[in-house]
Amino acid sequence: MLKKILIANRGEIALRILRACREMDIATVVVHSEADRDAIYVRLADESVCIGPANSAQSYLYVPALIAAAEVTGADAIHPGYGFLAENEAFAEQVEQSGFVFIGPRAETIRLMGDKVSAKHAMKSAGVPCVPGSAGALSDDPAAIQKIAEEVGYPVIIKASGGGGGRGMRVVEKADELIKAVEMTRAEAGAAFGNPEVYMERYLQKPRHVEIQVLCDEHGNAIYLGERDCSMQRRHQKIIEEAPAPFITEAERKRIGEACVAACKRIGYRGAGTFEFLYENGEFFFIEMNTRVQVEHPITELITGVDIVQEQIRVASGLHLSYKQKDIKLQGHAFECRINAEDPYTFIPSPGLITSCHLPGGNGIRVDSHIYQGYTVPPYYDSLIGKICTHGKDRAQAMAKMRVALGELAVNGIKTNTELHRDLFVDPGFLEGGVSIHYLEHWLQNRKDSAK
Ligand code: MV4
Repeated sequence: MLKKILIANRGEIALRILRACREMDIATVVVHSEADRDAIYVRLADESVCIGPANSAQSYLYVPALIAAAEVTGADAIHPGYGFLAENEAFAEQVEQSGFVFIGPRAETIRLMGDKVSAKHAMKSAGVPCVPGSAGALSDDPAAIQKIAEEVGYPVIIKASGGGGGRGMRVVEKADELIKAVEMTRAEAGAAFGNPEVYMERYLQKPRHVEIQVLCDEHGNAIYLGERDCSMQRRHQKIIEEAPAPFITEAERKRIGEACVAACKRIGYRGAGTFEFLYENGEFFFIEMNTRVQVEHPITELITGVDIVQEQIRVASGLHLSYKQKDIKLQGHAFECRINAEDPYTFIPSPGLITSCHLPGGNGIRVDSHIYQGYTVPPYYDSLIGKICTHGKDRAQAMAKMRVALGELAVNGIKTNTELHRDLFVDPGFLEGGVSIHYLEHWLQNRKDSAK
């Protein structure tokens, strides 16, 4: 078992990983920028290292400082969390080459999944259903591109192979816009990702976003932990997630879960991973794989009882997973509300001093947050200040618990999106379940129109 882990992240996920380590009697090193000096996990960690100024490029993204911090503290391993360098294969490689364990997949796997064309190819070969589209990257031949689009059927979407998470995508409704759209997406991809490669897919008009959580060790064991519905999003920022996904049957879950596990075994996946799907008309279509622990991992932990971060650490220690597939039984329903330091109407960030706060508790309520009275939310990083999660015997009870928790939550001194969540948890459309990825943006537009 690893003895000392350096947590190369900040905020709520740094606290979350620290807690997992402490439960396992693993020593903890946290790193922080000058702006995060007063973070609660800095006080709770066994050791802390200031790695640079507030600017991420000179701190949380600055590899030499992270490696040096691991060296001076004698850490065995580095946990990257999510965001920052969590899916940066060069970082993973440098960590391993510097003699530390990278808590995550191998660098080559991160690279494979970071290239969306190669990821899709690997999944198709493993029998994971993918969105119909081009066999691989689009050539430069306009006639060939037109031909593929005719076969796929309009509307199509052009995506950057180096993109992901909504970056570098363009929808094309008709043939006379196609070549121009491909050229623009290629140019943007070259500039943004240093990789001009693009591919094409049929554009699904009203899909849901459903993702499958997997865990794999280095002894050939791979399991799936059910799914999460992440369709409630705005501009590719998830706001509310839930598990299990409404109206997904046990048979569907088993079929897609087993396909993901087979793919993991085929590519030799290591650690925690998430297969992202679009779900439409009863069919799953693979779009991307995330090689990190996700913000929304707690709702899977709540319905399965599995501590995903501890399993990541066990796997990185060379141990077997604590569970076999037969041990995984989904129990009840869970929601996660992302609490952001932002205006609930304009979404403009609202950093600053938290003059007082009350965090909810009670039966089935989990709060993952690093804030405290007197904490100053810095303006340099994303606005997530915590996650309110609830777990009930069924979806209705989990929703009721969320309404109670959101009713108790108070964060004073800054603006938060709490009232947006309160409004959504009494919205009939959301309460019904199974909304598409467009639902929230339409709901927000209606709210804006009716406010005029
Ligand atoms: C799509 C799609 C519709 N059809 N691909 C957005 C981010 C990245 N995960 C892929 N995304 C999409 N790919 C096809 N063929 C719609 C989206 C999409 C989306 C997907 C999941 C969650 C939210 C989204 C918001 C806008 C677009």
